[in-house]
Amino acid sequence: MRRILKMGAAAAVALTPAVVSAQDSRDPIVIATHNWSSQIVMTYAVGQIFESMGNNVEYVSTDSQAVYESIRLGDVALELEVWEGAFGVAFNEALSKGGIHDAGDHNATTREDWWYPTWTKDSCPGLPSWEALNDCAALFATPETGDKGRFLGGPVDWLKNDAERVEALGMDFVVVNAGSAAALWAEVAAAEKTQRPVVIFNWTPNFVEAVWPGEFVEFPEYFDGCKDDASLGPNPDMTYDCGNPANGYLKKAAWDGMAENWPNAYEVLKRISFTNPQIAEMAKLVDVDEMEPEDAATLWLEDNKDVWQPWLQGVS
Ligand code: TMO
Repeated sequence: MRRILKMGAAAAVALTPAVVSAQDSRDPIVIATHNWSSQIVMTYAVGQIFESMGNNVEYVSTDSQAVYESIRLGDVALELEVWEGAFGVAFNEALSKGGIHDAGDHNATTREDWWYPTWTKDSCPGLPSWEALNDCAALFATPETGDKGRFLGGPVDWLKNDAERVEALGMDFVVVNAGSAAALWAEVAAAEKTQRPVVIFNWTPNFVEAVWPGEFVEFPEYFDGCKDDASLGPNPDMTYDCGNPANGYLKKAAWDGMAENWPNAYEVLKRISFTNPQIAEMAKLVDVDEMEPEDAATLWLEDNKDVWQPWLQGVS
């Protein structure tokens, strides 16, 4: 299919650079959903936009690291939330193998890292410094972690390197992975009742900032090479001796065959750009308002026509 459609799409682009005139394939555009709310809602919202253009869409729930390999191979057409902190490494690896490309940035700044609700600072006033956190490790000890502190990380398919960071920085913490995003929020809600200190994995944009004030732990600042060059950073023998980027990107990624198979949908994909408040709102519709993601997407589109309808201009 890739080869058959190549000539037509190439000619259409050459003749009409600003307006797409080729037809999209009737084959479904396969889009991956993952295990955090904004991504699921955004995916359904974009899928519903494609459907409004007459396209067929199919959703598959996939591992959020393995998805880049699936896109590279054309099994999945696109990814709407490539978070730099969690997926930069997997995305770059797939890019270097070919078949997938960067389809542009959202107008959003992201951060994903260790985080605590504000009351935690009452018993560990040196926060947000990671060294102060480490000095307070005993405050976070649980039967499960012995005399070390417990850091509740996300599900294992997100950031995979918290344990390496703990080791590289010599921290007295044990990483425990939550089974789901909901388990992270349940932990904070439970801790809130007794103002128990807690440190979990969190990110922004997210609904959390509207519900629980808190701060990210300040680790040694992220630098190029932290994740793949052991010699760099405060620990000369280990990688991951840094925090995640404090001003990370949020990208879209696409299969190289997308432009040929669905030129109209691809043109729209390139124009799509959500902002931090829009993404936080998508998460809130599910995590606070308890809507089903499909319904949240429909509502979001109804309430934000001025945002997305301009993306369809000149596209058939
Ligand atoms: C990938 N995530 C936004 C959950 O950090």
